Amino acid sequence: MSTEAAATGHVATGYVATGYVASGFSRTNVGSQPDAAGHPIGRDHGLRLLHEMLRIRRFEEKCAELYSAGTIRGFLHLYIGEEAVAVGAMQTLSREDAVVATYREHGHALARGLSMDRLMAEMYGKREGCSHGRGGSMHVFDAATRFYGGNAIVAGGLPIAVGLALADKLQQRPRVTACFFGDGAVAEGAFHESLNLAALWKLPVLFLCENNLYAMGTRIERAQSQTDLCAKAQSYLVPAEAVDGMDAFAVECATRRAADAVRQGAGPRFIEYRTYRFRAHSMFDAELYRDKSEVETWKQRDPIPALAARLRESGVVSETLLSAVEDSVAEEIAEAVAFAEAGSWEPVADLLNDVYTVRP
Ligand SMILES: Cc1ncc(C[n+]2csc(CCOP(=O)(O)OP(=O)(O)O)c2C)c(N)n1
Repeated sequence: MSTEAAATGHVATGYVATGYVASGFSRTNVGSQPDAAGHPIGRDHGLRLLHEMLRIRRFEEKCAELYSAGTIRGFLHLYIGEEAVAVGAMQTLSREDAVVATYREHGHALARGLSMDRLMAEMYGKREGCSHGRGGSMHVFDAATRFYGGNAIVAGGLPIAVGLALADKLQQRPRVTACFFGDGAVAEGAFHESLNLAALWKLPVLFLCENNLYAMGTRIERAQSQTDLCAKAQSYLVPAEAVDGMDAFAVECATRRAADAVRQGAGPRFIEYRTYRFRAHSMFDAELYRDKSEVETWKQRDPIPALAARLRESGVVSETLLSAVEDSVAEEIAEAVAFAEAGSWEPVADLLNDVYTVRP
């Protein structure tokens, strides 16, 4: 690691679960360009966002490689291209808050502070994984960080989030539940039931919709009569806002406004993040439903190089520091792979443990 990187303490912190999630963003080291609302990204904060997005990107690239080699099996849905959403939104949550996500949740898990080692071990199906190897890619769970999945059912997380928020409200716990889901979930009954009850009972839920334009191979216009997703939330009297999901800082600012309102007891809020997945829906998708040129156009807006360029151009971050961030991420991934490789398989005799069945 370079002296410069070491001096910032940023790269060296190994920041997982250190509590910075609750700390809000620093505006002290001002120097970079302002966001749309005129707030500058502090140097340290910009680096933090970049570091977190890179961890997710490189982690998933490694997972894709391991999947192709047959080391990781089952399903694998990559979040590549959408990292700014999870990273930006997660900055606004405290450790006490809860997070509910989908089957495309590696990014949310890492941004929330789950250990990369335990996440990688889960991908391998090893006992040391965060779901003890029973969940795999789609069912990442971690009580310590209040990460409630990982859910293979489209829109399945929304009623869970409403239930968590109802419990908090009844027990007067000042916490927020952040629920991430895709545009496809908005066409499900569970979305409508969840928004209705959350609005009616003024529950502390952040409904965070990642609109990447596609639900598997179906483009949004082919599946939904109303493509203005905010209008759907507003029909339940849930205040809604759409934001550029390719800009981590814009995501953070919009989510912070919404989270603050929810915390103050104003009831649920809805945000539509306009984003795009660069990879196929899953590893089994030939992507016959979209033009390569569309993918390439969106890649021009890749949130990671965009933020790196913004920090570099504003002169607050040097090339050396940026490559030190890359190095530290590569190191962390190598360690996670080694941890997973060294992990153990659950003995066959234990496979019926925790399963609702009578032992033979
Ligand atoms: C209730 C239900 N219906 C159908 C499926 C099959 N399915 C898996 S992913 C998916 C698309 C969901 O798209 P979206 O919610 O936009 O999320 P994205 O994959 O784009 O992140 C579908 C239909 C499912 N898992 N659950």
